[in-house]
Amino acid sequence: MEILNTSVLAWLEKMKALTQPDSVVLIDGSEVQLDELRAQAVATGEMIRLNEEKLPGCYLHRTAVNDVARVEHRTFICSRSKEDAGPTNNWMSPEDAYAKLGKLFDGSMRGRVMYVIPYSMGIVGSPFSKIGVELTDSIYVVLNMAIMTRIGAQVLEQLGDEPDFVKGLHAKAQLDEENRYICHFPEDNTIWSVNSGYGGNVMLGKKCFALRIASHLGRKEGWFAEHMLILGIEDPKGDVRYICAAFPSACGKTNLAMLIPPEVYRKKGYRVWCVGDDIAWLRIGPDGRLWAVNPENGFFGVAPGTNAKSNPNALASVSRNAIFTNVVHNLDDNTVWWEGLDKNPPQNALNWKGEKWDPASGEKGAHPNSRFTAPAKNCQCLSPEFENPQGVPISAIIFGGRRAKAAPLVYQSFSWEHGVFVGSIMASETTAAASGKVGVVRRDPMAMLPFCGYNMGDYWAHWLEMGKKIPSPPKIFNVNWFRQDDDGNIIWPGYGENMRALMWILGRCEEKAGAQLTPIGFEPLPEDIELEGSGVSRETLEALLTVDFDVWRSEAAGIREFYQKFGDKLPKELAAQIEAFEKRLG
Ligand code: OXD
Ligand code: MN
Repeated sequence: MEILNTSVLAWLEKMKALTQPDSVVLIDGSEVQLDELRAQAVATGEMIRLNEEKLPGCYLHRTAVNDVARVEHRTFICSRSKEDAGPTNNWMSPEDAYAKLGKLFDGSMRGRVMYVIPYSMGIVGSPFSKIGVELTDSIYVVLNMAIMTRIGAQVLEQLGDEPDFVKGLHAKAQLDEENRYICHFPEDNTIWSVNSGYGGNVMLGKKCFALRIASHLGRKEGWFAEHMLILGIEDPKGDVRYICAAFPSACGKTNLAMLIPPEVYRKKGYRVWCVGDDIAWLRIGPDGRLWAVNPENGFFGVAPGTNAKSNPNALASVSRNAIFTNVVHNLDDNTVWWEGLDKNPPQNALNWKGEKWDPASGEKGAHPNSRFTAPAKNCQCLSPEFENPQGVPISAIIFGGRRAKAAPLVYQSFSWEHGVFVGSIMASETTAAASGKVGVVRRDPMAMLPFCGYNMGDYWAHWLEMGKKIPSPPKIFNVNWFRQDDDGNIIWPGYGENMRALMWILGRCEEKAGAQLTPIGFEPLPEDIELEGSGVSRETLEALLTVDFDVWRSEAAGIREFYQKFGDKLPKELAAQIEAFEKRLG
């Protein structure tokens, strides 16, 4: 296989001249080649091959200790005008960024191999899909991209001689934190990432392309790239309705996407199908509905807390051909472990840093952001529509965050425009584990704060504009699985039980479920939520559905303050929404 595309060749020559690798290897996507790379990575210690009987085809990798998460403060949108990046993104001019990173890339692959990965976000050849080429000096990146995206010869063939691909350059360089940069050039279809080896910073198809660059393309071309899971609920007659849901990182998207219905629904014949756990690309279909595809081909999930109860489907997905990053290595049987997997931490083990670890020490063995990378096809509840190039029609869009008091379990917006308002005011409160300060509100509109590749004010305008163009738009809802009582206990059981709120949502979409009018939107009456077998009392449900006007008045003040950042980029529709909201609150 060789590269024939003239644009790819010209760019590759330039990047080779810049980074000066010893050799260049084109990734063709074959198992033979991937196996060779796995063997090389094992030989150098970059990856550890795990127990072939218990975890066939699985590997363990440890990142550098200073390189364990996405680095939002070092992530830049390098549009020509600063205003196009907006007040919620870091900005650098393209000239400055190319110059600064150019120095860091200069000769960075000397003594190393450059791997060329042609990949497709979405099914190869689907009208929804987009192509990228990532150049990287990391085998770990190649093997992760091979799980998370569709790679290889078929992609180059699809691209033909078109110049339409996203150019991604990644070099580990010295993994120097002070010189770590993740830069996006939306006007050039280009991503440059240097001095990191951590997933979200280096698998350039994921957050960098499928959200930051794609959101910019979506605005230009009239579609959406969103930080949303996609799931289908099949009723006993076999009809499936699809939902997209946006939550900030670490709110359980992967768990919701793969949920197991509670007994009360299971025995009636309901099933849940996972289409995606992190990213949705949405377009208006010929039938006037909004259709979604998952552009990814695998799951890059947080390991801690994943267990047989919280997410049996994810656990089954990581039982073969998976890559584990920064988890505990059980030396007795060459397997892996993480906090929350079970109550039996291995006694003879290494922690995520590769140091001898004593579970009784009180120190965590796995990094809190340790991950698994697993092929989507491993998932037992993967939707039969996963490979459908047209995607699935969306009945409802859900926004959600982690709120102790403000948001009720579930509510419905009054209209598309009000729904955009509800998405724009999304927020999460920090947990003790995350920051030391509890209850600090972080606004995270549509869960896109770290992922929107352009001005968030323009992004809201795009949402409003799209609403006018979708003949049969999905209904928009908000959920909160994290409501607390006065003692700080979370009062909703979450996990599979979340289906009870989803069922009300689908009932509303079909105009079958009841609701009451409140200043924030339509809420279910307690009798509209199925409680059988949930362990939740009617009294608790009432508490979950209370709307405290005082809390929302101070919320409204916080929203105004946040909106002010956007100056005249704030769409007038949203200014009118906050005005009307305050009036409803009195
Ligand atoms: C992720 C994230 O890794 O949102 O999906 O941080
Ligand atoms: Mn995510």
